Amino acid sequence: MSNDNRSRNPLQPAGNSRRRFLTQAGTAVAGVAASLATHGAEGQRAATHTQTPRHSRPNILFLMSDDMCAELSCYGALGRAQTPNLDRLAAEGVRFDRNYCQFPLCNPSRASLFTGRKPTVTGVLGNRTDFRTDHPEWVSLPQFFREHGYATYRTGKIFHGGIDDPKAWDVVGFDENRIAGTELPLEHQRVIPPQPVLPPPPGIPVAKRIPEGTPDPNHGAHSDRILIVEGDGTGHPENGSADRAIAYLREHRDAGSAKQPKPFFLACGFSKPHSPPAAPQGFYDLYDLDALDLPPNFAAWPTVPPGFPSAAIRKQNADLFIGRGASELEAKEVLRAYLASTSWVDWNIGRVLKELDATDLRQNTIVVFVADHGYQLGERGKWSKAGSLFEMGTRIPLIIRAPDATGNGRSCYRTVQSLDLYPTLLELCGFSPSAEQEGASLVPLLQNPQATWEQPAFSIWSEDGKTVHGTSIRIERYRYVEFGDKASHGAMLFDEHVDPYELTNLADDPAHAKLRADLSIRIARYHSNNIGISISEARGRTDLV
Ligand SMILES: [Ca+2]
Repeated sequence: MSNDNRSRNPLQPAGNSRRRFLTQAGTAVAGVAASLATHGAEGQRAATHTQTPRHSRPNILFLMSDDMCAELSCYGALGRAQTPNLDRLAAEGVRFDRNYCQFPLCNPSRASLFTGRKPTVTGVLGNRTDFRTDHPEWVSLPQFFREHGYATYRTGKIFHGGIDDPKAWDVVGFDENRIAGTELPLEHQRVIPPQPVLPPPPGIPVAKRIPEGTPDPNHGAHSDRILIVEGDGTGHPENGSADRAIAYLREHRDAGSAKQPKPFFLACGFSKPHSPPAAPQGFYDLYDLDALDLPPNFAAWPTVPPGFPSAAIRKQNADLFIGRGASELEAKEVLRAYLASTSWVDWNIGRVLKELDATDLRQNTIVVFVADHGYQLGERGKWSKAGSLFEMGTRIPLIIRAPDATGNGRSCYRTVQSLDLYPTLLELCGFSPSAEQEGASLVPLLQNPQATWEQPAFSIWSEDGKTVHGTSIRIERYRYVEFGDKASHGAMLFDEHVDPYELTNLADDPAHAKLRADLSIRIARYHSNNIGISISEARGRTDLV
């Protein structure tokens, strides 16, 4: 192995004789940030995009799933889904144990990640707002690479359905929007027969039961369905997304060479385990229903525990068990379907990685796996992500395998955000971060997962798509949430080290008053550069239904 130009690699300490980062690199990556010691976000904001694109930069394989909480077996005790392929990727890269979305809903979280801006700056607080409408000049992450010498290709869901970024892609290989809303012949619906549950608590709305086959615009009556996919899913859009990514890799195995001079940004998205949970039968068979445990705070209906603010719990679920209670048996059936769906995504990701790893592309390709936001699986009766500023709603898997990262094979327990991916990928590919991106490059943590790191993670929620109803800050040990301006509608504080299920709200505990005050100040600072976004005085729709 030669040792050419290694000192210019941000992941390669001078004098290190590890394998080459750039297999095709007759020339080295230009413009890599000179000092890893100055990675703070403040320092990065002064820089601009000025580098000349070079064909020798690393490729990027950006893998993304939808509504996937950190239920992967590589995430340890609480990771119930069997995900051998992502486990392997985690073993070969850096697994981030505390990565958080910026908004527990598809479009706002994705808009934030791919623009590198907070939701309070993008103004995207709902699933129908297109960031391009007000900001045609913004440069999305794939667009940046497209404009800097990369071939960009999308397969499956990357931006939110129906709100793709037309400036981002050279080619869209597979568009999930073409099949959205259609019932696929390959899926067999299986509606779980309702089991008796106690009546809902006061104020909890109940959906009207509608006979099977009847149109249900609110999806409430059929929100208990799970889907069995025929065979191994061949022909299904989920497999199709992987198939197109594999075909792309085969066609571009010389990417970065004189033959195919452009490196690529290949984004491969999956729509599962988003509801309805679906998977081929074989993935269901991985899980023994009787062996599945429900969370200790499982409830049949959305439930506000004693000591918690009402605004913390939406009174109606948004994805599963909408307006209906869940018995323990039904809950286990849906939990199994969610885990099976997650395993199916893992299987498809494994097929893509197998193709990549079988070629020389592996040596020159950064692999990222991330989800858009988390998901609650019955805690306090919630089956959704919408409105959850709890750990389950905001925590998501993040794995980065960057060739020659010295932290590869280790886990990182620092608190990071999906917002950090934009500057991270720019730096890994030798571009200086822009002043416009608000995240912090994770390259120091890819080098040393235990490096000092003071960045918190913020997530917000909006009920009306216009104003902020809740804000959470996550630091390494604690989660603090305010509802309304200055917690006018309540607050939550959890010690995650001793209370991972978030059973005890410490917000009013005198022993934690100073910590709460400090975190409240940080939330106020977070909102100090909001653009046209205010904190709502109303508690939100949850109190109106
Ligand atoms: Ca989603």
